[in-house]
Amino acid sequence: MDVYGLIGNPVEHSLSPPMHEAAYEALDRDARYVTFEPPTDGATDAITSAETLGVAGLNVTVPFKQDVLSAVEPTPLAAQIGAVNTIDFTTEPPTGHNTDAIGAVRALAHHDVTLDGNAVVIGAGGAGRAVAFGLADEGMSVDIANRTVKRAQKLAADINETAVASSVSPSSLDGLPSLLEDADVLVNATSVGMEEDRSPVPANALHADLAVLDAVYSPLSTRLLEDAKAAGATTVDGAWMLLYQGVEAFEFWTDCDPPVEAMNDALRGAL
Ligand code: SKM
Repeated sequence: MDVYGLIGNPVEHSLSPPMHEAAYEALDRDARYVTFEPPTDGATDAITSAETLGVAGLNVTVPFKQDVLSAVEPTPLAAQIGAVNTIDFTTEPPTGHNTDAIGAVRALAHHDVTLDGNAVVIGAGGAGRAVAFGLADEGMSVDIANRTVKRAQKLAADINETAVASSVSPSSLDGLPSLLEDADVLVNATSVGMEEDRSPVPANALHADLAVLDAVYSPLSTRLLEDAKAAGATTVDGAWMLLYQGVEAFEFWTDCDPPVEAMNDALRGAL
């Protein structure tokens, strides 16, 4: 039996176990997906232990995505983003991927959102960095709005340095309404709206020409997505991003065609 899993702290809320186990069942694979919650300073020890115990692959979530970088060989994209969310233990040293970036891109593409033009990404933490790199890599011009402008500036400089994008610029959250006027895509990559009826964006700044992805999936329809719907925008909930980062991880681990529909059904059934 192959063992996969997730490390994070906390992890009990995660929907990855039912999503991945549905994939094993659909493909008749002898595998399990389990969660591990090491102490907040214990990420690298946990990686060493998992490797010793023969774990085949791990997802990594908050707060460990940066910590595990030193315990793996990151792919160039994961190194640029500065965060790993998928570890493959079948290589020596283990490979650290970042599938959050492609997860956001595929979530939008699934909803027929054209990935050219202007994107605004709110948040410059781990998720914001992944989403901004993903969209810039698609050729979008990206504005990063963050409470602390310094972090947004650092992210913009990191992306521009790799020359994947035509332009990436930083802004504070105050600049959001004017940035959104010309935006085609908006992504909330902060935790604002998680288990609360609050949006990071003033409702009157949203418009019908926007596609809005909220990385938050609890609740599934956040205040931001409700306001976006009311403004006539295309909306994409956070479960789509969770689905596609998991689909990509599954593929790295197994080299099999992921059963996307079974994974999506299990995910939505568990919500
Ligand atoms: O990047 C993902 C991670 O792979 C799994 C996850 C979860 O199960 O909640 C959330 C994200 O951090």
